[in-house]
Amino acid sequence: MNNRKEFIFPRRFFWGASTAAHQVEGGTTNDWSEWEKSEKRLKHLKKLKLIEQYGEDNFISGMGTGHYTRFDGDFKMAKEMGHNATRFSLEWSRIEPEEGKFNEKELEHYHDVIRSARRNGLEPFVTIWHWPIPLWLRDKGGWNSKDAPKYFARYAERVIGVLGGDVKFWITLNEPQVYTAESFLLGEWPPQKINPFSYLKVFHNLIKAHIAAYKIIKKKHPAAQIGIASHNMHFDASRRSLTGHIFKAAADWWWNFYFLGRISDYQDFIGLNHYFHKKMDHWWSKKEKEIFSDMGWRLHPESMYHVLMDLRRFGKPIYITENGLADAGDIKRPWFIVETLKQVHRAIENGVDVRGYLHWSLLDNFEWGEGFWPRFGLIEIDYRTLERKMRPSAHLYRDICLRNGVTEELVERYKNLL
Ligand code: IFM
Repeated sequence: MNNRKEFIFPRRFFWGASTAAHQVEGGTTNDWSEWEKSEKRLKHLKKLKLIEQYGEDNFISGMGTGHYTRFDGDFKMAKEMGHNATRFSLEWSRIEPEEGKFNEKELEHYHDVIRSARRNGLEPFVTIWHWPIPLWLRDKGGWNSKDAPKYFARYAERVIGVLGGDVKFWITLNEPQVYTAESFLLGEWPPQKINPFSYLKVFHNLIKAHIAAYKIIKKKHPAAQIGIASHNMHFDASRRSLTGHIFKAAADWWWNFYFLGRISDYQDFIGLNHYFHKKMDHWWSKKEKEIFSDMGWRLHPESMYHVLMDLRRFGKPIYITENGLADAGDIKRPWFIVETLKQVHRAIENGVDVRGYLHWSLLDNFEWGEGFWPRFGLIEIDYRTLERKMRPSAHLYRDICLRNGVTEELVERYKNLL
């Protein structure tokens, strides 16, 4: 890294933060909410002694953060925090609680959410599906059903019919790679069944679903910008390890590029969710000093640069739709944000067309299989009162958003946090 001190981003860069319905709204009824309470799930948690450690409530999404009714206040806070964009998801089970029957009130609710975002100066990036599915679809086999892409297309068509005029940026699917792996390879998420055949089938159904939805949206709104949020990792192989390089090539091919490659004629941008740095070296390779999040994820800001450089091959604009860390004490977040943004800037200087950065997350939230204990929010939630409080890193990030980058003066001002 050179010694420069000013990292100013392109004009009209989007700054903001992301959420997902099931993680923040509260009061959802879908395959996840049911699975959270299931015997099978509880047995697994007990076996791992997780209930003893965190308590049963930690693993039940319940009222979430109450964002379903508090979205307007949350967006006001985002505005105060200097954001000019926001990403959130629609909850399929609210919109289509019964097969083929759409709930107009819920669609109107999301219309209100979009209007509120715009009133607060936030460009909405709307995710159509961020993991849970309605119970009727679960009962038909979920994404394993051969008709699942058709069901998704029908849902997307209805959503676009009502909300299409007010949204420019659509994200059809969130992290298909993670969803399929957690659900069917690791068996850690609903339906909690390891099955490599289902893994491949669901993966391919998601490709079909995206393409079908893309065509529907484009037909109605040709100016809409459509992509997925792809979970890309930095597979890092040392120069001397041949096996490391072979594993890296295979992992890049399948995990990072396969899905994006299959939909490359049907995407206007790439949404990048980036969290992980995976070493593909031998265990005896030289150890560097390492920093970890509360969840034990290695924090490696430089990975962002490599992941962005690798995405140049698709020749599409990139919006970073997620990046962040669980850090209850807000000790590492300020450093992590500043260092990661320097790497984004470095990629832009090297020709990558990055147009926005949406931090994960706006709010503390329900972190899926882990529950509520990991704290990802720029805004801290007191789960007893649902009171919101900006963390120090939210102030730092606000000043970055308002300056459109990381300046020397800003680093000086926040040096106690960095
Ligand atoms: O909380 C998740 C989010 O729903 C999808 N991307 C990764 C985040 C952190 O694990």
